[in-house]
Amino acid sequence: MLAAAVCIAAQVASLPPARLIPPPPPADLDALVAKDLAADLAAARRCLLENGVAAARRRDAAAALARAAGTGEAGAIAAVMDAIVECAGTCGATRDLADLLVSMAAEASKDPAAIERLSTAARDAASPLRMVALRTLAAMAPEARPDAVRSVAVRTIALKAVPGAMKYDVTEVRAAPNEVLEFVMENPDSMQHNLLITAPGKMPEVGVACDKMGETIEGKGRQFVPDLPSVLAAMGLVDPGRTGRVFWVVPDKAGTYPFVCTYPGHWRTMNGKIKVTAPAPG
Ligand SMILES: [Cu+2]
Repeated sequence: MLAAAVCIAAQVASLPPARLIPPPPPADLDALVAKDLAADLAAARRCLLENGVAAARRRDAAAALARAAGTGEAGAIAAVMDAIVECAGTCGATRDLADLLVSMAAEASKDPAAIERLSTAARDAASPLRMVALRTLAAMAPEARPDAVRSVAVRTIALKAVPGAMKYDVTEVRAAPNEVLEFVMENPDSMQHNLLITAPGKMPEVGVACDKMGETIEGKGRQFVPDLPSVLAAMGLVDPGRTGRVFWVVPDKAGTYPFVCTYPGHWRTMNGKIKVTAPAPG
């Protein structure tokens, strides 16, 4: 069983708040990406960590750092993991770095050091690498994973904003502790919507905070995602006709975790429940 295999001691109360809003790209981004990364390691480091850098350029930057350290392809994977740890969810590149590491899953599966580091992070609720480690392990062929994480999988929850109704078309999801869920939300409505997952019982607290954000100029800039520990995961505002996604590792604590749109005024009707129940023993 996944719960037994990936023994993750998640404590909901200790989870960091969602960090969603990347800072703008730096003004010298064009000059930065035009540099010879092999010759300018400071530029290579910045290319990994800055917002707005193309994935291929980040990969080049990781490779340049690895070559400089004499660690080859395995070193590039380590450089990306180091950058994610350095970001710790607060720099603009967080999501791009996570997607980059997941795209390197096949290479990582051949690197014992990467496998070991990912497996360790997947079991550590406090690790900034935990979510991306689970996603990367899930992207590997099952036979390439170590026994302890062989059953890791990402389950997609597809849902839509119902046009004109201020509702999601899915209002209840059942999940097991430690599952990795990917919410994929289509928005065929004529207005923006988002999707936040909150701690049990905390939807009103988050909803009220977001209604207040609607009264400020900064609120929309922050995509109506409050910096509260009760926000466990957040998908930013999704424009009409677009699709958004957010990953979430289900805590190992059973309970009902609300998911909710926090565009001001929406939270009371546009919400649903994730019911987390422990699988039957055996
Ligand atoms: Cu909404």
